[in-house]
Amino acid sequence: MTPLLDSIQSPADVRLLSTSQLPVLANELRSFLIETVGKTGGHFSSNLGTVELTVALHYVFNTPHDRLVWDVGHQTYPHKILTGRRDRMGSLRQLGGIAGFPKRDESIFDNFGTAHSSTSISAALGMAMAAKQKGEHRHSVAIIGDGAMTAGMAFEAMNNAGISDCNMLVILNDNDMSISPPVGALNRYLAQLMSGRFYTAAKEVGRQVLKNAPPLFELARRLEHQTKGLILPATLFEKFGFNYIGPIDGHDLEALIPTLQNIKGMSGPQFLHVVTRKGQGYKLAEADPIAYHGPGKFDPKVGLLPPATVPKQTFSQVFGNWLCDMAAQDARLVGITPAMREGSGMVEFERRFPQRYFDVGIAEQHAVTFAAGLACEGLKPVVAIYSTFLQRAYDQMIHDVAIQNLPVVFALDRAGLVGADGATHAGAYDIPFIRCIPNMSLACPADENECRQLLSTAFAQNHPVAVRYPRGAGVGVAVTESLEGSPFGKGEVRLQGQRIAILAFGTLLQSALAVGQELGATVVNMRWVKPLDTELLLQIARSHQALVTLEEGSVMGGAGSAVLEALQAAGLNVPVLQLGLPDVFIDHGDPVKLLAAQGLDAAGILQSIKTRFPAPV
Ligand SMILES: Cc1ncc(C[n+]2csc(CCOP(=O)(O)OP(=O)(O)O)c2C)c(N)n1
Repeated sequence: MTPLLDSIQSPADVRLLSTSQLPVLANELRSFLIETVGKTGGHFSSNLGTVELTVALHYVFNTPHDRLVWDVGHQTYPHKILTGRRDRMGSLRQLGGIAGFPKRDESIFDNFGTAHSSTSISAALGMAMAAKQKGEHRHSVAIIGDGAMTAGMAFEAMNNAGISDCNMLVILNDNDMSISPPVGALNRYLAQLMSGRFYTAAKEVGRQVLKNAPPLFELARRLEHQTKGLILPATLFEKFGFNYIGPIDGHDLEALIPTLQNIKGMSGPQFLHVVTRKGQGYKLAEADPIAYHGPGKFDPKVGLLPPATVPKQTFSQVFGNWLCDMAAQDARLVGITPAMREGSGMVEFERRFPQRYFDVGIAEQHAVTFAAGLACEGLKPVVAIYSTFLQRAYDQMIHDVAIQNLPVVFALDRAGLVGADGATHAGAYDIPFIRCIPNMSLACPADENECRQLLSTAFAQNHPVAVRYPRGAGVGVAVTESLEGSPFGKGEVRLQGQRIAILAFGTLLQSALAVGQELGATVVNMRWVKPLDTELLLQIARSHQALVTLEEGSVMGGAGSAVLEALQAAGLNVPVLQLGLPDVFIDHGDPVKLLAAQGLDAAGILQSIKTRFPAPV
């Protein structure tokens, strides 16, 4: 039962409540969240941590006139619930339903679309600057986690914002967690800020504010005086030009509301340090925020349920096993993750090889250049990175790795459509953006076993190689122990047919085989986008009337384009049908349905081929 929450249609309704009703609203919001995410799955522990902060922000600020920019945006479910989307929470992350992240075209309250981290301060500063230029009076607030704060981009924005005289507020939502435990010197620094006397005293500041409600200026002066008196030298954030306030308890509305109200009256860049707990209010998530970071459906009464059937091995697990085995065989191997230990399948590697494991924080650019440095000194770095997050480190891949031809292996997880996370997380562009870089090679295994073999092949090279593989499980083929690898740059004919040849790049090979059987067509597992197996390609092109290329990636500039280029270079004029992802962003939804909607399931592929190359009568 959530009677108060049910009466809230928009933040304007929240602002009509008395402060004594706000904790009730927060409690109902939390219960609703637990129920609804239990049914849909999605980001969970981060959202439990932002319940009070969300209530306080919408209570104090005049949203959407005042702008809220949530970093990553995985913690915006409470915000969605309070901004008119409560009834649609049951459709979260499903085809046609609401997104798991803020989206400008979903709501006027979603001021900035996010999902990749550490963009909020830049965007909020842009909005604050625009308001200033246009002479509009509005507030601009960035809410950023301690994990997201570790990215260079956040500090680039701080560097810029600190010398602007924009009225903006950065709220650091410090829960001492990224997805896994946070890493790095910033984390250590924040822990110091929070420790002991200072944290308690700052919390008291919030309480005093409420009791006495002093004039704004006096309060600001006292806040400054008290915090500065307690912490010497000035905080890092003050050195950046921000007025630092906090840390305060982010679950205590009595501290949050008056503090935000007073900050609202201050001018210039403000920095509020708020301390929250990931998973707050749901014991199981508090105890294991990692498991509850992004769970599937669960039963709120008992928590996560064990899977009903034995799950198939995922590609991430295949990678993780390979990494451990290769590390045991070759002492030069080091593994790098930009804050994605669990998602990339590196938990066991860290446990077994802690000295050779590097979680560098949410810092993809640094991860790649750090790998380049390691490679310069004769180590063999393996950077495990999601295709979508490698976009962040494109110049590092070109400038620091490829130009110097350093032997770095890029293990590209989540290549292709990813499903519930939507367009922001799709690994749609790695084939086009990697294949045009000199010295780089790119492999796309068709199944789990091939993934392991191609990782070994990549590791054996003396130049940079990326191996792309999709999210989730493959078809379930047995993975051999061998670390021998397969021939570099070589594809294989999997089905000999006639007239039409389907050239499959990656895991869509399975559908290609089904279609090939049906059509009596040849099916080739190309394995490598670069180097392209031109010898095999030309032989196939000369012996067939038409070719079909198939890839789970952008058609523009993708593997099919590579085939066309090679055919043109050889002067062969064979008609080619290119199948892959179209020139549009594909929203969230069930990955199987999404693929089918793009015509990339067996039925869709068959249909496209029959339409383009009808059988002769
Ligand atoms: C550029 C980028 N890299 C990696 C991720 C994956 N990711 C999503 S949430 C998250 C942790 C964020 O930690 P924090 O900002 O502290 O928020 P919390 O989950 O603790 O609330 C990471 C690494 C991402 N969204 N964007």
